[in-house]
Amino acid sequence: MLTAAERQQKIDTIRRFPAELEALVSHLSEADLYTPYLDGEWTVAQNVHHVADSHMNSVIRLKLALTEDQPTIKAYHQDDWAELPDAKNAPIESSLLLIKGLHARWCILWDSLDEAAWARTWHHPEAGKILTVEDLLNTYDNHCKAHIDQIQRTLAAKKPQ
Ligand code: NI
Repeated sequence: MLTAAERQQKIDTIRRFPAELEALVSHLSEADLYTPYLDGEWTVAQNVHHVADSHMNSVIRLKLALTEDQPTIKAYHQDDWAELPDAKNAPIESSLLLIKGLHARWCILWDSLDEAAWARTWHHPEAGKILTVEDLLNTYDNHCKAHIDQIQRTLAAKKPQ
């Protein structure tokens, strides 16, 4: 179990993420957004759209866990979602807006949780596991950091012109 301070730190990762992401991607050229600089990995734009997709699912998982008795959540195929027209070559502004609004609502929920809420459980059918609301916070604290890192690695792999 996390301490209150550890939880706060992870909630703050989620709170700061929209501004951090925007600072990292808002000035980029079309080429930097849509060129897969790293073989076999997503473009920067796909990363941004994926984060919106992933965090929408996560907010829904949190709301299900808070309002139902150990709900089974719906898994989805993230690589297929990243190939859909709203995620592959679409402008990133729509996803940056989504992420901004979504994280604001997400943090209202995180900030409101008492001990009983942190311990509430949900079932991940693909992982075959019972997880808690606190596990969800751990996962998405890491997820925010992992995609900032992936975008930075993608841009660092750009070949000199
Ligand atoms: Ni991801």
